Amino acid sequence: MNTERPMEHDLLFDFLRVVEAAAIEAARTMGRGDRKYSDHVAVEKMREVMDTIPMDGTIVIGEGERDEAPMLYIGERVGLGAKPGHENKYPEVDIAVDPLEGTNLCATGSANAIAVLAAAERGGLLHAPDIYMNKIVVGPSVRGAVDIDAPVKENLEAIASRLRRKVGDLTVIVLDRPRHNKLIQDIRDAGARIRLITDGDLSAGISAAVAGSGVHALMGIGGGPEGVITAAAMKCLNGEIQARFVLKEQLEQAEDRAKIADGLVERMQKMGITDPTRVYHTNDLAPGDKIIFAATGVTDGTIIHGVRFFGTGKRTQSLVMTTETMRVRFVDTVHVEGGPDAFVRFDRM
Ligand code: VTB
Repeated sequence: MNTERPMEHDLLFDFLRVVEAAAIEAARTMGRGDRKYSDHVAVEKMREVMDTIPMDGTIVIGEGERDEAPMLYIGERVGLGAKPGHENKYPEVDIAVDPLEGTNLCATGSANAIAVLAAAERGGLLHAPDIYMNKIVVGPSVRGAVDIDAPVKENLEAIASRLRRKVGDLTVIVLDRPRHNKLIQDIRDAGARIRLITDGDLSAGISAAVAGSGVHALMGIGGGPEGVITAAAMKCLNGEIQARFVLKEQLEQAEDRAKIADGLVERMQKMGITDPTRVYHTNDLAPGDKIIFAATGVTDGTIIHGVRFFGTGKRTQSLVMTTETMRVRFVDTVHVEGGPDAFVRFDRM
């Protein structure tokens, strides 16, 4: 019998505290119309709580390069192990953060803003550059049936067949951007339903992998870093993501994405992408065995509620998952703050 204590026992709860705290800070700013400020408070809080965790953490996906982000920048050491004199005392963990995924959604009080992070043993998450990524995300019963290079109609037929329904009964989420005009037309022509979203393809990808969400796939071009965190979630949910990096310049080019101008190849190589045509699968994006994923709703969302504030506290809903024990936890937390007279209300999730 393996009596080793899984890493999740040590860190899962800590990471839950991190995303809860970041979500609460961001949620306070909901509707202020200032996405930068909302992001800023989430970043500050996430970093503050992260530094109380007994780990030797390194940010591998964060707010940007060191010179452009004061906190949670790529390569930043976080956790108690980052403090001088504490070297080699705590487990080494790589962390990908998106303290406020959907800054606009929070700024306007729209659905599906989340505070989110993924963690893994060192090397367990791809160090993706902050460029676009073309993605297709599907749930467990569709795993292995789609191909990012196949025509949209074929993929939709494959999804429908695995889900034992008609293409017309599928809902696909797509970011509402001009770059998706052709994709949207292709989905319409195939007969599937579409949910256009203004932002937040990470939480959309997660919905696609959770049965009962009413979402069957995410398709299209969003952020690369969000793709890595989505992959971490897919490992915990048995879903699948396929993805390929895309440069802005490519989007402006002809339809034929296989044809990439010389300069672009060079730029990608500088970012560590040796083969710009490469398709990344779930395990390429999140190769770790010990993955932890944690997200808390900021605004109300498809599968988790946003933060609710009341007289004597707050209530948060989170999704906390790990590959180590394959547990998917929907955590409903009441943050009791009103002193001895505060009460907790029973609430069905
Ligand atoms: C993408 C998407 C994110 O912002 O990064 C998008 O992955 C930015 O896309 O979920 P544009 O450059 O087209 O605006 C989000 O929607 C939210 O951060």
